[in-house]
Amino acid sequence: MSMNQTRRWTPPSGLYNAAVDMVDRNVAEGSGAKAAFVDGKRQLTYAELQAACNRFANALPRLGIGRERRIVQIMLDTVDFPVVFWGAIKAGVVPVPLNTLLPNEAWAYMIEDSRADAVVISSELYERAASMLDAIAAKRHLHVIVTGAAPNARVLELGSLLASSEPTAQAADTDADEVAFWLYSSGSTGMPKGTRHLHASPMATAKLFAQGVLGMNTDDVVFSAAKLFFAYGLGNGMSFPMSVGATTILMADRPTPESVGVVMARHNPTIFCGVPTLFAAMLATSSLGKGAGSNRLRLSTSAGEALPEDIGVRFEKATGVEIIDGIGSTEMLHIYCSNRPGRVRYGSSGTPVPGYDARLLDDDGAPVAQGEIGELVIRGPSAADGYWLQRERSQKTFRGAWTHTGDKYRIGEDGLYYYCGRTDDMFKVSGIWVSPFEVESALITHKAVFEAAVVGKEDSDGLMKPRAFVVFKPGVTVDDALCEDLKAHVKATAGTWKYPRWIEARSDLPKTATGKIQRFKLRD
Ligand code: 3UK
Repeated sequence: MSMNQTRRWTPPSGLYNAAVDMVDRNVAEGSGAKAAFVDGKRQLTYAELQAACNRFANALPRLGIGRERRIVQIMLDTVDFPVVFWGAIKAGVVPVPLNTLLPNEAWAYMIEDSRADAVVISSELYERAASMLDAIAAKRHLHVIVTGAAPNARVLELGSLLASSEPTAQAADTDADEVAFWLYSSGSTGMPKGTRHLHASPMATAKLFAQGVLGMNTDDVVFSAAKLFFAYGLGNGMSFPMSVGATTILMADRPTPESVGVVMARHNPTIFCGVPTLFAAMLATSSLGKGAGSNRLRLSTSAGEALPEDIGVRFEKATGVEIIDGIGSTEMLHIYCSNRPGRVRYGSSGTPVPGYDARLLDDDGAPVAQGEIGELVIRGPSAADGYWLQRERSQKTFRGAWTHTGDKYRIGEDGLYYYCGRTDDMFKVSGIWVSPFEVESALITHKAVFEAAVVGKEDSDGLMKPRAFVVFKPGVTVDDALCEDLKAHVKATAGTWKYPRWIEARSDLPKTATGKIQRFKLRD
């Protein structure tokens, strides 16, 4: 699809079921025999995917689960994930995929908050969740469905449910503006928020970003190291390839340079989607070479946090393939501001994706002057409908058509958007903004530094100054001389007032489940 067609694309309205567009359309258009999903053990063609989704859609009413009710998915990335997700959507039931890395208490909160009627859980994850699920089921009705063999009589088997259901189904007559699925968004404070997404949104992100920016097409083979339960992975590994009848490679394992390397060599993806820490870890191995191990890799994408310039430059040099860094969020579903293939500027987030509008606003909500830092607010067709049972936080984030991202950005003289950290992490030194991110970026270009987090700390005069928590590389001796060297390095690369007045060595940094540094935990 050309840029012009993309810009003219109008979101669906009225009667529209996302599963019909993403699953059934591929079969109707003749791609039934083509591989839709391939995992370490199994493969599903588009026709097989359609039949399995229909079976799951038919199983739900048999369990007493009707339109608009929620089901929770706690599932590893295997071919079962899209069957449950799109099968539920086809029936008008709302799937709520959860992060599989969360502790039981967080899962319990989300199962209760969403009032889910069922939990579909990968058998590998069942045992540690069993007592938590039993406790909920003792209080109210809850179906527990496992992907493998049932370990006890309290759970149902996904395989038996599918086998005993019909492979054809009528799609629920949902509206494009109807809630299709939720994703939990974990902020830096408060409980996670059930973010309600609409039927029209997956195709919107696929048309505008995947097709419009990445040029994704039916010949692509996509591998996302970011899991399907993240909005980033859900687009990369489901909505995007399904929107063009392409093939997705799924990996259930934890993404490490080794596990990713095995998949790259075995399946030779054309598009690889990762996060900055993974690209950095891949760079740290001696084996990273052309195409990152794939003989037909044409591009990589990065999101979740800003990709440091140095990582992007070195990764491209080692692999011969660009990394397209773009910023997205759970609230906007996917990437709305991104670099463009062939025009990458590492260290920047590129420009707004056509179909989305961006503004940089000051604290009073007025547009900032050219070159100034402001909060990024976004308007576009994939914004969530709001948070579940969180009116105040919904009103703060979703203001009319504009979504407030909480991110600070500036537009450079080159017209590109540059990330300057979160609104709540910024602080001023001598009246001048300091972005912790900027100082961290400077620190990690020092040869002794592995990772760094920077927060503002009051000095004896009650004035904010940068304080750094540094994870040093193995074998580094931390002494005063090294700390002085680090300060000089930041002064030289980021600006004199930005150097950390305090440096503390740490063995690791506090991070969210999605790998973002929790700077608030490091503040006094
Ligand atoms: C930060 C970035 C700089 C930024 C996401 C792609 O990360 C995603 O969603 P989350 O809700 O977090 C959103 C926040 O993460 N961020 C994300 N990407 C970048 N900062 N450069 C980037 N490239 O603070 C943003 O507000 O977990 C990413 C697609 C879908 C997503 N949900």
